[in-house]
Amino acid sequence: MSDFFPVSGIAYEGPKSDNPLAFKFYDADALVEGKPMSGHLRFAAAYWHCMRNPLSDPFGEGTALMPWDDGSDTLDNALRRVEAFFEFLEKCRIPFYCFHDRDISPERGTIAETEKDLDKVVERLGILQGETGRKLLWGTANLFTHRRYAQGAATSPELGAFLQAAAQVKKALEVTHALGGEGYTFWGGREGYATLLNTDQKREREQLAAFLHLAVDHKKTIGFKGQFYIEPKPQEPTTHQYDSDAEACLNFLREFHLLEHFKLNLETNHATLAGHTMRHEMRTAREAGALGSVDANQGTAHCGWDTDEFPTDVALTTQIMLELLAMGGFTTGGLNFDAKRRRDSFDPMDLFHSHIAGMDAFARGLQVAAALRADGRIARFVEARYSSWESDLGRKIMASAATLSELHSEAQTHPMPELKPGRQEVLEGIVNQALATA
Ligand code: XUL
Ligand code: CO
Repeated sequence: MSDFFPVSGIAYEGPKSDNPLAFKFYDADALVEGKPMSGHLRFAAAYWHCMRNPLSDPFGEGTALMPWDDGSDTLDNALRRVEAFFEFLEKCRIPFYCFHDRDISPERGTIAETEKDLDKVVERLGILQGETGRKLLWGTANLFTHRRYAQGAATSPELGAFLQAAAQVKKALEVTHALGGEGYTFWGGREGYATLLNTDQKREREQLAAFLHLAVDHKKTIGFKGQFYIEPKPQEPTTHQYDSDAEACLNFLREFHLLEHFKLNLETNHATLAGHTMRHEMRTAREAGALGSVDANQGTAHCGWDTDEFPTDVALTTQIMLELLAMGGFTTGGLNFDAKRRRDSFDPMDLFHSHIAGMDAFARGLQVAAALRADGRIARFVEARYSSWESDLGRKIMASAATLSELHSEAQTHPMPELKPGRQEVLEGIVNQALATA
């Protein structure tokens, strides 16, 4: 084990602790609704943000201090990052991780050379997984950075770009499988358009569907049992992305007969960019049986950029945990911190500070969500609100057994509806009560 981070390991010290390198709320083994916190939350760290994000912005260079990284694209440097990353995962008590192929190993001149180095890094990842008990939540391929994907990967007007993307996904699926990955994510980084003036939208959507079917077939060929995810995002980088939000993804998957093979990996800041709350996106996916995993972060609502901040807002994490608990918890998914430290949080120890803040916010959100469920007032209110439907007529309508003519005659004798107040503010007050007292 390397020794890049001057800390022995992050422990739970409780809500009164003033130690910045301790958990205040995340007590991995503490039971909530009969299950350990670690099992509810299934935290993952993102290789790209932890190891490959220099913390640059459009106006300035990177600031991150990474004493393990000499800035070269050598295999040695790639392997040193792996050591630093696993040291971080283990010391920060993060059980899972996620990566893109190009995060862990650089692209070389040919596919064969690229895959040779990738295999060496994957071998080391596998060894460190075994030694530390860390696991791969999901893998993915970077189909958005290279110049060849400027006009799309699967949706490119150039067949050659599609081929390169297919080759990358084939290999990324195989290494994810080799590492025992519990899932594989498709984020359509460049799968969209800048202008319809030059775009055949119908063809591009069909190309994307063909691409995903190829991946489904290859998954079967290699015997990979992990879950496939689509990660919605409405824009940035393209003006319009085909996977813009949960509804658009579900529609796409249904249209092209892919829904049985995919769930959604929902990211909070992407929901914000789509003009939705994260809870809306989660509710939508959950009700379609397609809520798979979460990329945990938060944005600045009035900013309009995917700022990928660490999730520290407990009101927000409470909403997320309410949906997860309602689903019965993750199966293959988890809470992946697709989040980057601010540019001036450049110290290596800020990797710990930021993840601790996110883990504590989710642990606290879990406690508050469980308290709201135990309290039961909100659930009872919602149930009572629809009670008029619990009648013979209500059931008949919902079973598609009624006719409009029948309802026309029923309406003439049925009492006029007596609307009951929606009590939004009362319900918000109950949430605040739990935030303060749970
Ligand atoms: C981009 C984003 C990606 C995906 C994986 O906004 O969220 O990092 O999570 O490709
Ligand atoms: Co993401």
